[in-house]
Amino acid sequence: ENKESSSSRGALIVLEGLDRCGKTSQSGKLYKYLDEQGHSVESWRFPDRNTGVGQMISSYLANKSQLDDHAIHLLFSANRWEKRDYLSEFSTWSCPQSTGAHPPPTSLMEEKLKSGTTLIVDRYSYSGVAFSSAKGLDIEWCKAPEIGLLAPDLVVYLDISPEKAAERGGYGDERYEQLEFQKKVAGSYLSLRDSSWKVIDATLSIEDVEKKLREAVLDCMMTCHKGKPLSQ
Ligand code: DGP
Ligand code: NA
Ligand code: NA
Repeated sequence: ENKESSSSRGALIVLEGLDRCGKTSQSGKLYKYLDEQGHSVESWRFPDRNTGVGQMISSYLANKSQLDDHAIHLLFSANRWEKRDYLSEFSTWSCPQSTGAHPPPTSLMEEKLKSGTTLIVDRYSYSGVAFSSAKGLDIEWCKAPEIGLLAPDLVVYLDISPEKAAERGGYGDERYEQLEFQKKVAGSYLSLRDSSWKVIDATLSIEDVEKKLREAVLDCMMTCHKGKPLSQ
């Protein structure tokens, strides 16, 4: 029974990897391909720097503000939570003094997926745990605030050594873009990896990575269309 029902949902696809692994350009290519094929698809990324929380994160990453490691960890997590679900009745109570503040995001993850849109997400909870635990924070503590976020249907890890990644056009000026730190992040990712992850060699040609990514994603989208439930 392959017929798509009206309740068929989109897939939550997450791309992970070190800085400069090619994730962002691959997610762009994947988005373009799926869109051209007529799929309902959106390209997302975390951190989402457009929200109030996102602006705090952006300022931290640019070294324009300093924050305790735990505090910034929770902000990254909050940035995922604020895009998860419908707003509750409580959170939509109007507050006359708050006009002009950052509006709540209108399009949220669960709503999009349930309405059949596939989301390609550049970084998610694994970045949260990998980057913060690389600083020495307890890994179980790092995982806790991620509990209850929607579980990805597919995690693709674009695999590249920290040394190779560093050779790629150099890092920018952001806080984490340093070889020694990226080596620690690579180690953290390795400890998070499980058999459900699709690992793609990010040092292959752009076209080969693109092809492997497409195959994995189309396969996953099929399973979701067939009624695989959304989980947490
Ligand atoms: P990007 O915009 O993908 O380049 O991400 C910005 C930087 O922030 C990058 O070095 C990865 C890091 N990062 C992404 N998500 C998290 C997170 O949840 N926690 C921490 N500590 N770092 C993150
Ligand atoms: Na980056
Ligand atoms: Na990136």
